[in-house]
Amino acid sequence: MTVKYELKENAAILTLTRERYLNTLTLEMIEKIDKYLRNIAKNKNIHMVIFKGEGKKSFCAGGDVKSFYEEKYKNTNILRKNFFYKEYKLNYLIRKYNKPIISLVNGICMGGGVGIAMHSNLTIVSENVTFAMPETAIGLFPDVGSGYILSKIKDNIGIYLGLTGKRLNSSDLIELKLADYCIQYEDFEKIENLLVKIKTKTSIRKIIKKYAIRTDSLLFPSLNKNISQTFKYKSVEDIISSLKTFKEKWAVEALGALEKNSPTSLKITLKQINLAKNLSLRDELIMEYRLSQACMAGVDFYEGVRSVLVDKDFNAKWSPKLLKDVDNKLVLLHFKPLGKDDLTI
Ligand code: QUE
Repeated sequence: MTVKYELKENAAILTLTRERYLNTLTLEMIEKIDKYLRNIAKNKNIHMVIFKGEGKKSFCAGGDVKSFYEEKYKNTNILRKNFFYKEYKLNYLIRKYNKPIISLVNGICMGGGVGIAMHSNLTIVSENVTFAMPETAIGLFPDVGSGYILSKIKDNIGIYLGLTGKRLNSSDLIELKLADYCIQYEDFEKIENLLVKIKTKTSIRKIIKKYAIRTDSLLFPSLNKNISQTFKYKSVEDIISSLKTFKEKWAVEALGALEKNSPTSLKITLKQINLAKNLSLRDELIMEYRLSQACMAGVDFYEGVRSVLVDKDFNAKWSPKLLKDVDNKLVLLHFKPLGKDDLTI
């Protein structure tokens, strides 16, 4: 069992139960969640959905991208064809759902986990959360509709997060409004037991507010001005030049990340998030699906997964290797409509 379904008083509780793999999402899990949500939507006795992750370490560390690497050496194309298609449709379903969805997030929340937690009506984080959209490290781009979310954060901070894969903690998430409330992990069970008893949105907020704790971010807003200045540029090369004028830790770290991540991923991600500023979530997901198919047709994704998750040498050999060799034609190719193969929502 990879997703546990429990009916508890007025709520359906969906728990990701692949603890050994940090609850990373498989295609089977995506299909199960989709089916559960469609059934819950029709059930008049269920008034809310709660998402959580099994174990203390992780809500969800992303998609099970290692399985793509394995599929590459088989004759099947099941994941390539279906995984992102179904995942992005699920992200949309969560965002537009007809009942409150509450994500109780503790531990790691990256990639696909962000696509569940941050499209929910309420994202509750414990004091112990590590958030990231780290896909440019594996030759992908920030997906699951995160382009939509990141593009709406002020001062180009979303571009900073998407390009560098910067890890954030719970305080940062609250400050950026990527999460709604912070509640101590030891209170999660109590909160869950109170939530399942109620039926209205206003009483949900009331209960949660009672347990919410104050947090203070060390990064924001103190870095906003510098990040805004640096990540306003429309080319990755210009962002790098601007970063080099700063000597502080945040800039040195960001520069290190940009020098390590896939040059192609960086260029498509910058364009993606800038375009997403003017897109609906639906149109963003359609664009992301085109990007996902282009990445899977290329080489960096497989090389990235190999270097970070299979061999763990963290020494990817990107192709093209240098930013200057990723020409605009190659970037634009990633955004090309797929005709009958486009995502339909
Ligand atoms: C970038 C990513 C992912 C990542 C690391 C990155 C990602 C992902 C995982 C992951 C983590 C633990 C597992 C697993 C996969 O790591 O998307 O199978 O057990 O799922 O730098 O995008």
